[in-house]
Amino acid sequence: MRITRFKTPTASEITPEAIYLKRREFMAAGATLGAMGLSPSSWAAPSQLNADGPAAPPWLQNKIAHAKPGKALSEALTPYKDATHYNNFYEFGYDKSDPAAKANTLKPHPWQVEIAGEVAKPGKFNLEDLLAGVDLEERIYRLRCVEAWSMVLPWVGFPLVDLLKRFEPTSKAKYVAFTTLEDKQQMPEQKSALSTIRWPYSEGLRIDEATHPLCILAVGLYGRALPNQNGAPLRLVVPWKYGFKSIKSIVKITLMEQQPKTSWSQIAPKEYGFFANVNPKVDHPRWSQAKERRLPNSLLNPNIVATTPFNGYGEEVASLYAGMDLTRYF
Ligand SMILES: Nc1nc2c(c(=O)[nH]1)N[C@H]1C(S)=C(S)[C@@H](COP(=O)(O)O)O[C@H]1N2
Ligand SMILES: [Mo]
Repeated sequence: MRITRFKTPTASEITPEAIYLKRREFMAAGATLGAMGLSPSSWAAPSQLNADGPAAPPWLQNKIAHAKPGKALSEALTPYKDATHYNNFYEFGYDKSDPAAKANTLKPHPWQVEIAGEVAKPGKFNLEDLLAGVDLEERIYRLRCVEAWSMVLPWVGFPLVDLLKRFEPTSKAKYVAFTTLEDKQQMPEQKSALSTIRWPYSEGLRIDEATHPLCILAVGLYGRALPNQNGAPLRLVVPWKYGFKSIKSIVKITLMEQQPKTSWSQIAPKEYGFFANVNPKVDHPRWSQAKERRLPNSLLNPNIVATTPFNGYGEEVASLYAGMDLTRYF
């Protein structure tokens, strides 16, 4: 029998997780060095590596490299490969593998975002200007899709409320609407006559949900810029709601007095409500929501776990819905 004690990792073993975990070690060491007044130069050397498309611009890579590390969950992170190859992004097709295979047509840089509606200071901004002065942080969140699968993902982003405040919402701002890019060249499925979604993909939140500190805009995943298939360059992440609320590749944020129309509640209002809070007690009309399949899983390891109210964030967010009948407002 041959026993290999030490071996150098092969290229395929240097995974994005390995790089990510290494960086977390650096960051932890850096925090200690920082407290002693030293700054490790290794911080400022973000990897140029981006397996899923051209590298993000240096200003963004640098900002992401300096994100404040987040608190780990007790659950294991979903491997990078699953996080970036099992996606829903219908602008690129309906199979889970379509976004990774086809989203290379999306051009996330340069990018502009319009802030409109009930704000004192509306406007259209370059992503870089929008992020100027914003401190990025890592947030490790569960993502629960309405289709009853889930992941644990390390996002890099910032609270949406920090952005909204800068544009001074008026007293009439009761809701926030979000719109994804509409561009048939960059998002080929938008050409299809068979599509059930009325483009652009749109979502919305009540203002108290949008300004809750757990609600973030993400620009990164696993310590690097968002891959196109995960919603580059800017997407919403609302961890206590079904994944379809976490809209990708945002080009417009509109503060509104009335509740906005949203893509899924227009397609099938009896199946997908405006609120879409994760709720094991309110089943989808065609399947149970009591359990979920935590990726990665296999035939031998189905990895089925119980779904928890508000996806485990009830302590933080349940008060937003006090007195509401959640079977009616699902
Ligand atoms: N624009 C847009 N955003 C979207 C979707 C989409 O099809 N288009 N799918 C949603 C759904 S159903 C889920 S579960 C999550 C998946 O995010 P992920 O692929 O990064 O895991 O994105 C959401 N955001
Ligand atoms: Mo989803």
